[in-house]
Parts: sequence; C-alpha cells; structure tokens
Amino acid sequence: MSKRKAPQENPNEGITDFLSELANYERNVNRAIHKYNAYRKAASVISKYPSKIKSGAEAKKLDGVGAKIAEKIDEFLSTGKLRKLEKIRQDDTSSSINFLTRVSGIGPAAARKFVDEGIKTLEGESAVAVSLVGGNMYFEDFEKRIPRKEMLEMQEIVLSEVKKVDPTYIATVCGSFRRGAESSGDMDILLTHPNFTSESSKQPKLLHQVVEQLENIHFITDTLSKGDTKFMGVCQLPSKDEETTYPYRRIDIRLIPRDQYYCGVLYFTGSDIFNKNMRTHALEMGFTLNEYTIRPLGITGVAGEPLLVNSEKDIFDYIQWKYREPKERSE
Ligand code: DCT
Ligand code: MG
Repeated sequence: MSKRKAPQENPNEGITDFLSELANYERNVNRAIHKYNAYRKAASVISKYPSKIKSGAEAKKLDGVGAKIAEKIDEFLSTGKLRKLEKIRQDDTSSSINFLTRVSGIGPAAARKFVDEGIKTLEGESAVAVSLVGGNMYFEDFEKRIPRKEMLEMQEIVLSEVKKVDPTYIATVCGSFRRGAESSGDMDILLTHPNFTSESSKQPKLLHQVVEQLENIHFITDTLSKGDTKFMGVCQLPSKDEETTYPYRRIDIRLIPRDQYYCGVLYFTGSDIFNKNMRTHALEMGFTLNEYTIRPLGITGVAGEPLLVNSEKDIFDYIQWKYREPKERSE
C-alpha cells in the first residue's frame, strides 16, 4: 500500500504524491489512522479529477478535501514544496520507520520499536533493513513494483506447486494483482484446505509443507517471519538465461479456515478503500464484516453467529449489494 504506484494519467500527480506521503507518515510514524484515511481519501478523489488544479479553493469543492488540505495544496502550488514534508523527511526517526515499514514487511509498531531501540544508528536506515533481511540486498528490490507479466508467472509456479503437494488445496493470489493491476507491490496468497476449518484444531503443517515445497524448488528464497497461519518471505522467479535475473519479491502466504476463506479473499483483494466502503455499507444493513466473518448485528448491536459463506458473492448478497468483480473494486 505504501509502495509507489505505476505512473498513470494524472494531471495532479504532484499533489496526490505529497498527500500519499503524508498519509504514510501519519499511519507508519504517528499511527494516526484517521489522518491517514483523510489523506488517502483526498489523494484518491484528486487523482480522478480530470484537469490541473489551480488552487486550494478549487480542490476544496471535492468531497474529501477539507480546509487544511486545501491550505497545503495552496502552499504546494505556490512554492513547489511543503514545509511539513521537508521537516518529516529530515527527521531520522520518522524516515527510518517509514523506510522499514515500506521495505521489510514489518508493521509500523515493530518498526518503531526497532528504531527506538537504536538499531538505526549502524549506518543509516539501510543498515536496519539489511540486518532485518539477513544481510542481503533485498531492500532495493522490494522498492520495485512487480509487472503483471511476472506476477502471472509467479502465480503459475505457486498454484502448480500447491497442487503437487495436495490437489485439494484452494489457493488464490489476492491483492492488487487480483484487481487486475498492471503492477503489484507484493504477492498476497490465501490458502485453504477442506480439512481445516475454524472448528478444527490448528494445522500449521498445511502452511509449512507448501512453504517447504516452494523452498525446495528455490522459488521462496528467504523467510521474514513464519507462524502457524502466516508466512512472510522472499521469492524470485528463475532466470530465463544467463543475462537476466529477476528481482527478489515480497511474498505473503496465509492459511485460512475453509469457512472463513471467502471473507479472507474479499478482504485481501481490497482495495483498502473498497473494504472500508463495503464494511460501512454492511453496518448500514445490520451486519459486521471483517477479514474472517460476516455476522448479523442484533438490535442491541451485539454480533450474532457467523453466517455461512461459500463465495464472495454470498457476502455481497447478504448486505444486498450488487456484486462487483475484483477489477471494479478500487473503491
Ligand atoms: N488491506 C486492507 N487494509 C489495510 C491493508 C491492507 O484492507 N490497511 C487489504 C486490502 C489489500 C490487501 O489487504 C493487500 O494489501 P497490500 O498488498 O498492501 O495492497 P495491494 O492493494 O495489494 O497493493 P500493492 O500492489 O501495493 O501490493
Ligand atoms: Mg499487495
């Protein structure tokens, strides 16, 4: 999410870029999720505005752009920069935290802990990332987005290897890739198995044997963290010839109980803005929706038992929303 998006037609790229940078700062450094959302929303509505914005007042007419953001737009338009951002960029702690959250896959809280504990003093921020990912030079690669063509090749490898381990697995590549994006920041894979439900006992083996298989064929090259249900690591496509080696890529694999699979697929397909809008609509219809379940809300606001879900469409149906294909889910 915090990674750079592929360039596209946007006459207000300067503005949307600085808003995204402020959003990431609020989320990663201050953990101020409301401010993060406000900046994201403003960036999103401005990115769809067809003409070049000439003043804060013009932008303020758009839904999601308030007085404070309008002021920043004026400052940016007249000076070409933003004092607030300049200050943030100069601050060691915040740039280290931001850097770590972007490239290492660890969350903002853990990143802050690393930085507060002073690991950053080694040799600037890259040293932290280097030490975090085992002394390798992954961090440069993690900054690069993954072209769809490579995502398709990676998908092919993962799905066929999963099938080899056990043909009854179900696996889905989610994230921006599933929404049809031309490039992705990482690969988000959801995995389930008919034997694994929220009622059954833990089955970490179902996750670990898939990871091992992908390690054996040298697709997964490193582990950032490995739990019973979530693997975070590094992968790489095999070289086609001696001249070309592919960059290392971030890969996450999550094992999800079968009965929660489609809520998970929906959630991890995103986008994050779409998810938020869908949850809001669900609430208006009397349901609470998260990455695990959809549950009806009683009159007192207490959530009932999870509803049966066998597809993403089931979830849309419960909340009486017209089904939207993944590529229609940017917001
Ligand atoms: N997600 C969400 N809310 C968040 C973070 C993530 O709903 N705060 C969901 C929606 C997308 C999915 O998780 C995967 O997250 P990312 O990989 O960060 O997003 P992406 O859309 O796949 O974008 P990218 O191409 O940068 O990976
Ligand atoms: Mg992603």
